[in-house]
Amino acid sequence: MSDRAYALFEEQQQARGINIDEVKAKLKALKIETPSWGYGDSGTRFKVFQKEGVPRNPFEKFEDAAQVHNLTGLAPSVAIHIPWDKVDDYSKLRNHAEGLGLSIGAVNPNLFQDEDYMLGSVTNTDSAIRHKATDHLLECVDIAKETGSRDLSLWFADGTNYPGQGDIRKRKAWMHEALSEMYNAMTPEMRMLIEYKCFEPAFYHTDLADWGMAYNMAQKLGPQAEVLVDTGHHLQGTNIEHIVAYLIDEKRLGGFHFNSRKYADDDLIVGSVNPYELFLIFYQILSAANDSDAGIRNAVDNIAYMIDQSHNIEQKIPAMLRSVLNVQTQYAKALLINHAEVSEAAERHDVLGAEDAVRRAFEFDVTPLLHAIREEQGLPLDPMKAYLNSSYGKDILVRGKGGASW
Ligand code: PSV
Ligand code: MN
Ligand code: MN
Repeated sequence: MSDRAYALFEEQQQARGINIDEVKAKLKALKIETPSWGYGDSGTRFKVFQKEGVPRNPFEKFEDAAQVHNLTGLAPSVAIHIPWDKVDDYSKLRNHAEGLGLSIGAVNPNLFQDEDYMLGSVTNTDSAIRHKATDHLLECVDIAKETGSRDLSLWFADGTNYPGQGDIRKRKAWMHEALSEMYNAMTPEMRMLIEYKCFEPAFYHTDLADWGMAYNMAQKLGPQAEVLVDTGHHLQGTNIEHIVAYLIDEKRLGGFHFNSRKYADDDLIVGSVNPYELFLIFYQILSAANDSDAGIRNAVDNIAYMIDQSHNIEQKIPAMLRSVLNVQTQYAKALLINHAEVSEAAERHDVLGAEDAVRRAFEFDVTPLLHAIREEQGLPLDPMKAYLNSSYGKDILVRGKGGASW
C-alpha cells in the first residue's frame, strides 16, 4: 500500500470530521486475548481431527500465541483453561509467558468434562458434587493469584434436557451459593465474568441461559461480578448490540468472547460470516466511550476482548491471526463513524440519514490505515503473509500429531 493511498485516506477522513490521530491511537491500544484452547486440537462432537504440529503442553500453546502477538501487536495475553492447562508450577508458566512478551489472561474453570457433572456441577442435586465443583472454582481463584490474572471467566454447562428433570428455582439458588463462595475468595483486583448461553449441551433449560440471568447474578454478587457476552451464545435474530449497549449502561459488561456463527455456537473465525454485527457491536461501545459519565467511560475501558474459537478443520495459528485481524478491521471501521452526524440525523428524525451515517463507515476500505499503523509499530504490513512466509508452521511439525486437545 503506497503512501499515496494513505494520504488520500487521511484527507478523505479528515474532510469527514474524523480525527485520524485519535483513530490511530485507539487502534494501537486495541488488545485481544486469545484462548489457549484455540491452539490445541478441538472439534465437534462427531470428530476431533488430530493436526500435526499442535502444542503438546501449555508452554507450547503460549509459544504459538506469541506468534500471533508478534506479528500483529494485538494479542498480548492468553486465556487459560483448567485443567487443560494445569501445570505443577504456575510461576514457571507465567515466567515462560512473560519471556515471550505475553501475560496469562483470564482463568477459565472447567465444570463440564467430568463424569460427575452429567446432571450438573454447581447445580447438581448431590451436595458432594456441588462442593467438588465449588472447590474447583476456588482452586481457579488460587491459580489466578499465581498467574497474576485479573479475570475469572465462568461458563457452566449446567441445565436439564427434560421438563421435571430438575428444580429450576433450587438450581438457581445453588448457582448463587457457589458463585458467592467464589466471589468472597477473590482479591479486590479480580473480576468474575459470568458467561451465559441459551442452550447446549442442555436442551430444555440452561441455568444461566441469557444476559438477564447472568446480569442478575452479577448484581446480587457485587461490583466485581460482570457479564461476559459470547457472540455465539444467543438465539438466532438476537440483537447483540442492544445487549452490549444495555450492559455498558449498567456498567456490567465485563467482556466478550468473539467468534462467528451461522447456526448455533459454531465457534468459527471471528467476522467470517457476520462482520457487520461485529462492527455494530463496536459502534455501541464507541458511542459509550465518550459518555459524560466517567463510570460509563471506565466501564468501556475495562471491557475484555477475548476470542473463543475452536478450529476443527483449519490451521490453528493462521486461524487465530485471521480472527484478531478481523476484529481489528471492524474496530477500525467503527472508529470512522461520525457520531455527531449520526445523532444530528436522528434528532432531525432522518431515519435514512442516521442509518447511512453508521453504514458509510463500514464501507470504507481501511487497508491504508491498517498498513500505516503497522508500519509505525514496526509490524509486518500483512501479518498473515508474514506468518505463511515464515518457517514457524513447518518448524512445529516436529511436535508430531496427538498434541493437546480439549
Ligand atoms: C462452550 O460453549 C464454550 O464455548 C463456552 O463459550 C466457554 O467460554 C468455552 O466453551 C470454554 O469453556
Ligand atoms: Mn465462550
Ligand atoms: Mn461457546
